[in-house]
Amino acid sequence: MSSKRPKVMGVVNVTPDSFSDGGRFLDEAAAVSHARRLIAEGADLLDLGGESTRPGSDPVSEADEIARVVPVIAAVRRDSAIPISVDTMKPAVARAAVAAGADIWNDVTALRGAPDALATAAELGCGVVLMHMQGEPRTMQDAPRYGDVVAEVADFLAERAGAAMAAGVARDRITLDPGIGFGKTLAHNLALLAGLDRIVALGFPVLLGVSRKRFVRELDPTAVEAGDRLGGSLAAALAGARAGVAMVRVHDVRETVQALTVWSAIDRS
Ligand code: HH2
Repeated sequence: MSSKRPKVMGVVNVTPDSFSDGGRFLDEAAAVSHARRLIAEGADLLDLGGESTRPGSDPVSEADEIARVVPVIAAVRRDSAIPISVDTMKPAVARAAVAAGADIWNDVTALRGAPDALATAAELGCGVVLMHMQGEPRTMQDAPRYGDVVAEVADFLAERAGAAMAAGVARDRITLDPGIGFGKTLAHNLALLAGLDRIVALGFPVLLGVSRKRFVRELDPTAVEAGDRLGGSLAAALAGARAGVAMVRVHDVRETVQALTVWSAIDRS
């Protein structure tokens, strides 16, 4: 058990608004103002992404992804020192993001997405988040299968941390993430949330992404819209805090900071 509250990473999506005809400027302006709002709400870090990893979502070209995220990173960096992470599977996007001021490469493929991913991470010298995913985003929810899901995810993350270090990524730059919802059924997600201490025991900081995810709706079928899932998201974040995760990736920053602050005050008293 740990009473130090996990850091709160606020999610900023930089994806085009299909209802706006104002083009890129509006997307950019909306993302920058969202980032500023999350900073004001108490985010400890920001995670910026220009490509959705949702099951069935369309891939985005390298050039488009760079054009989406780089101006937003640069704008946030101009008026804030907050650590910025870029959520991308592409080494070229990570490189452009770090050049614009990002500090961390959050890669849902755990640096398996491109042949030069490991070498690029080592060269950039940035922090890396290595996440577990079974399969690939488009098909990962078709038929996920595991023997012991916690053991398999822990073994995978230990192997990827080893690969990153062998490629030259410093040990203290690595964060691990069990990848809730990425190629996992409800039972797999719950087993991982109950067994998070075994991932924490690997000895790296752990990031947990549970915010607004589908497992909440699977437990509460009335939570149809992502915005209906705050209660379940907070419950899962608190389970992570109890297990000693270092960071939670969330959409609802203010509410999560409050929940974790109250939890840690109780835990310390
Ligand atoms: N989850 C999503 C995207 N990136 N990165 C890490 N490290 N861990 C996660 O759990 C994670 C992630 C899923 O995001 P989704 O619900 O598809 O959308 P959003 O980007 O709004 O969170």
